[in-house]
Amino acid sequence: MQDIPINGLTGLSYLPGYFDRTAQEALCEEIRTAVAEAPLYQPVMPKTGKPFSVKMSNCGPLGWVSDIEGYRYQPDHPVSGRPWPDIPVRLRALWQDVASDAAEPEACLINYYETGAKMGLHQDRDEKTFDAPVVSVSLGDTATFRVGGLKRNDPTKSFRLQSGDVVVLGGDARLAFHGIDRVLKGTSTLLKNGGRINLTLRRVTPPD
Ligand code: MD6
Ligand code: FE
Repeated sequence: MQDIPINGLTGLSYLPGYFDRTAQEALCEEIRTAVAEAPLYQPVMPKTGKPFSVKMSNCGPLGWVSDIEGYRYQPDHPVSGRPWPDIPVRLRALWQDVASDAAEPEACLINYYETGAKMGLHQDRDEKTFDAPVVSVSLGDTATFRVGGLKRNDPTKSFRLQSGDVVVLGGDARLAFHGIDRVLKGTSTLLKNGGRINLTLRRVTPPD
């Protein structure tokens, strides 16, 4: 576990190689099952309706969605209207391992990056509580992750996230700006069709 200080904030942890290849394959299979039930769809930006370059789905009692109206958490898939599938056991175990002080995770956002997809600098701030960290898992092609401070214009640091790596944004760094600049094509053999999957586990509501 590496704690990475960023702009005087503590609470950003980087756990390279947390999941070995066997665990990554098992996790992929679990995500494949979830996505068969709750297909990836292309969200759009609030107001402008501009499509994200990343495709999304969720598992857990709540899922993060974005449409013309705004960002929010909701219990059902925006296209099928069905409830999101359960959070896979391996991801629950990860949360217990790195976020055991927090209440159970309620949402797992599934982001799928095809060639050329990226994610602009943002804060994860749609949750009703920021007490719990956000825990992220990378699968497939390596990505360049950028993280800064609590203000959009704070200086940033970049590092590469490889398949199996875990990042935790907690403590003072819970609301740090971050994003994905690019995904490096052909850097992993995990996903048959290439690309990258990122999973982010969150607590959305205050503990019961
Ligand atoms: C990604 N990750 O890795 C995007 N958010 O594709 C995130 O937006 C993220 O890695 C909160 C905490 C950790 C993250
Ligand atoms: Fe994020």
